[in-house]
Amino acid sequence: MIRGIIFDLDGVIVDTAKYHFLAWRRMAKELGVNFTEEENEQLKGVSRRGSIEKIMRWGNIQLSEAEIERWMAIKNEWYLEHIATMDEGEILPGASDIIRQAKDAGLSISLGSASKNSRVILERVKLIDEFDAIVDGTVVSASKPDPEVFLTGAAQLGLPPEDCLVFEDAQAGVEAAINGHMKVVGVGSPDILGKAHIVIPNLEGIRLQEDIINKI
Ligand code: G16
Ligand code: MG
Repeated sequence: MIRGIIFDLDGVIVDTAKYHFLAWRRMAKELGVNFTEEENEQLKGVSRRGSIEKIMRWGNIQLSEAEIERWMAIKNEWYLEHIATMDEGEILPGASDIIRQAKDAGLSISLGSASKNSRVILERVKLIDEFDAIVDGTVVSASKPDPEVFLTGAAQLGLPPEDCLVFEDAQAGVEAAINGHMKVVGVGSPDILGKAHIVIPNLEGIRLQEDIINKI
């Protein structure tokens, strides 16, 4: 029986991928490499470290350990400048409503994000008080598709993984939920998220009980 919901952040609750893109593209430009929106798509759900390593590989550039650390810090400063102006208007359609439906149904809710900036973002969009647990890149070490982030979320809610339902927009995130023996709703394209138990294009108009829980 589903007793808890774990939400990914970027791509499910807010669209911060556009801000990651601007910051990574600025870094790539300074390093003299190209960085496309298609490449940015492949960074969804990937950690900051994993992202810079991919950009280095795509751009065929080498950086020392110290330079990697420095660029990650600079990229994050630029990213923080973008998210500093976020407000409730940036919550993706249907996300607040699904959270409300979960709470009205007496379900516990956790965040399960790769981001180290999740608390800042949830504060900016005024959703931070809705969560019973916040598990993000500051508390877990293994990246999705490792299930650590979701298993930690389930544990913090005091629930077995089988009683948790994950909402994810990234392939690695869907795999992480499956690896953790949880039910997972893919939010996005079935071409990318085909392993999920249910795939929906977005959260708009979704009835949590009828459209998801009863069918999963
Ligand atoms: C998010 C984004 C990723 C980003 C990662 C780390 O994951 O989808 O693109 O690289 O967080 O973010 P930060 O640099 O803020 O620590 P999620 O799991 O919320 O989709
Ligand atoms: Mg995501």
